[in-house]
Amino acid sequence: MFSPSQMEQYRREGYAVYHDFLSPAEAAALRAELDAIAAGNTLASHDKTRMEMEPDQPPEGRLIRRLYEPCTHYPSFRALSDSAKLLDCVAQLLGPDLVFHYSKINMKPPHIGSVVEWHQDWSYYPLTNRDSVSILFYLDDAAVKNGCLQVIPRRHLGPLMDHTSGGFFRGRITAEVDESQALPLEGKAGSVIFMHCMTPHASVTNTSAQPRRTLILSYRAADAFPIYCGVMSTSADPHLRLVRGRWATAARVTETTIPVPRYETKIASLYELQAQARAAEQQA
Ligand SMILES: O=C(O)CCC(=O)C(=O)O
Repeated sequence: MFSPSQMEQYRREGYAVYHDFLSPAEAAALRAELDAIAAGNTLASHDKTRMEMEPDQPPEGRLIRRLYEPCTHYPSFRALSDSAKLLDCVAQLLGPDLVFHYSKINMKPPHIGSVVEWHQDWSYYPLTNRDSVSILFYLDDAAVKNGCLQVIPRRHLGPLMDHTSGGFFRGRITAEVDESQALPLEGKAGSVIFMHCMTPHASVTNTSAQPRRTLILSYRAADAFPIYCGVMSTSADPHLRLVRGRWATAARVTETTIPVPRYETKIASLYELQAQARAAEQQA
């Protein structure tokens, strides 16, 4: 459970860190499972429904950028997402009725691990209210040198920052980001960051020799309903689960304006969208 001061920190700063949430043995068991999941996959031959590879490697390269929906596909990750210890914390932040939204693992392998540019998660999946949290479990020790998460504190209470150019969603903040406000959140394997869906965040390329694997889960209050924006509004549906309380029968609407992502090309992952935006910017 969160202490009152951690709760206060989350509400004020838009994030809270729970150190040693997982024991060293629990974190090691999840890493061992990741090694087993990764085995045998290469850039040339991998299961595209479950993973995305780092693009800058030879065809036989084995570096995975992201695993999709581990809590749907693998029992140990599922058990963590259903655990009372975790859901008690989520309920403190979002209330008693909770929907599990999605899961992924960003692998950030040594020497190559892709950059994640500044963005706010709510821009990807607009909801009728802001009661959605992203939870990042560090499975390796994470520091600035291997691309730990960075956040801009206290920005979650304002409006959504612009993520568009030319009328299209770019998957990253296109307004100016005051990086002097950026706060790197370093932590040992087993530390967990609870981050408000409106908190701007990013992480740099991993140029170090240490991996930085991070499991990311998202939950929302049951009455935070998605705003329809095409196929992206329903792509998470197979993974949605009521994990506490009841399904809502009414949407709670706290916003008067809700920006909706409009995609210029085929819908792509965050990494691809951000890379497309960088390439377009360089050409302009
Ligand atoms: O892996 C990271 O450092 C951040 C990930 C993230 O923000 C995302 O995948 O949406």
